[in-house]
Amino acid sequence: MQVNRDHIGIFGKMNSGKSTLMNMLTQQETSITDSTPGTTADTKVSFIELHGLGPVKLFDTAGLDELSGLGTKKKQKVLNVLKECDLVIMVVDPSTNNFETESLVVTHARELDKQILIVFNLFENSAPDTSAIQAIIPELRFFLPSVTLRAIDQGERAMLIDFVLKNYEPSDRQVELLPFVEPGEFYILNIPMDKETPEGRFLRPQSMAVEAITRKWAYPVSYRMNLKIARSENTAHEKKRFDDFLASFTKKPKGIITDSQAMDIMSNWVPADIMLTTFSIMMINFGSNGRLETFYDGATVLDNLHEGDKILIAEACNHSRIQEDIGTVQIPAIIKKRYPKVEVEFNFGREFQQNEKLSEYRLIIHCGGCMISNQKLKARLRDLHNFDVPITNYGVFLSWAQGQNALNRVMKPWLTKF
Ligand SMILES: Nc1nc2c(ncn2[C@@H]2O[C@H](COP(=O)(O)OP(=O)(O)OP(=O)(O)O)[C@@H](O)[C@H]2O)c(=O)[nH]1
Ligand code: SF4
Ligand SMILES: [Mg+2]
Repeated sequence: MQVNRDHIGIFGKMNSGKSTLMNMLTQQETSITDSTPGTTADTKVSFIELHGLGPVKLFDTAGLDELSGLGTKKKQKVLNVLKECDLVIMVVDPSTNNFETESLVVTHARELDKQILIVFNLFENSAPDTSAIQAIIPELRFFLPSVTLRAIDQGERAMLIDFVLKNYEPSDRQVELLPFVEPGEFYILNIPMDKETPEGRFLRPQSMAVEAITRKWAYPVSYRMNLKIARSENTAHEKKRFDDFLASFTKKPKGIITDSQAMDIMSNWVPADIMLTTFSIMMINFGSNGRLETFYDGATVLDNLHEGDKILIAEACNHSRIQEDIGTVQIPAIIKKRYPKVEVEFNFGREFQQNEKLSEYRLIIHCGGCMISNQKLKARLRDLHNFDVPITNYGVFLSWAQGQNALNRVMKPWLTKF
């Protein structure tokens, strides 16, 4: 049987103690260690079982600062190993003073949305030289999780393992798209199409939901709500159409997944005994590997905003925007009404991590993230966590805007505390 192993790579400058750290992890002389710079000429691989993490594939790499004839080729080889890794452990000798190599590793790893942990390896028997550590590029200093140890001292192995277990999220943690769906039940998908809705297909979250419900031997039924009429004087007409639709089932539908922007209508129209949630919430729970609670917790900030606070609305793709766009029009309008003095900024597309101001925001409101990989979304969450910036999501926000009861209701299918 194929074993699913996490790939953990050890990177850094020559002589920083990478091979020594490898041997600390494997508890044997897997890699040759020597004070001659460039001892590890080629990547050394080891398969081990790490208590608490399971089977892993370890890579001990050549120093990335090797400048000899083979240097560039080697560098490329090391960077190819980095691509394969789920976790990048960077070993830093804080007594050195040129950190270009470390900067290169971090830049590459971040571009590839890798998880990065820093090990400061102390060579002298003295206390950590904090001034040297302070001098290291800012990202290493306050941004990425780090541990300070002596790689040569096996007695510090437990500390290293604890550090990795505490800060690393294994790669295979996947969640179901719709864990609450039960076989033989009807689930309604509320899809209020507008001018920008592409013809010939459903949007990704909608088609994913249809597939997931069908796969579980349940029945997806799509419904197109006319939001314009629902919000107009003729609302009774649209409400009757919806009520008639619900009444047409011989077996009451178990749940409704709605476009988040219809929450103002749905939170009032959907009978209390039918479960209600939104596509955006479904997607963000899936993309974050089940971290919906983080987005719920983020929404609590919305009850306590002050003049001058800045909110960042983040959309993971550059789709075409209509007049009544959720991210650029509807959400800012709700914020402005409640908090006229709170500033709203926008971040469209994939360059989120390059937004140097991330730490200045009081809250991030993120879209469903259906066009980015789970890995990228999780990298965003890690950055925000490291900066201590709360995040919520469009579906959570638009439900919060309908009151705490509506918010609790859309959370109920996902979180046991509701
Ligand atoms: N005193 C002390 N020596 C260490 C420590 N870690 C590594 N060393 C020594 O430093 C030298 C270099 O360590 P290596 O583990 O070979 O370093 P490396 O990063 O793998 O180096 P290259 O393979 O050349 O890139 C060896 O002689 C190690 O024994 C440490 O924590 N304390
Ligand atoms: S990535 Fe975000 S903005 Fe783009 S379509 Fe998906 S939910 Fe909408
Ligand atoms: Mg080595």
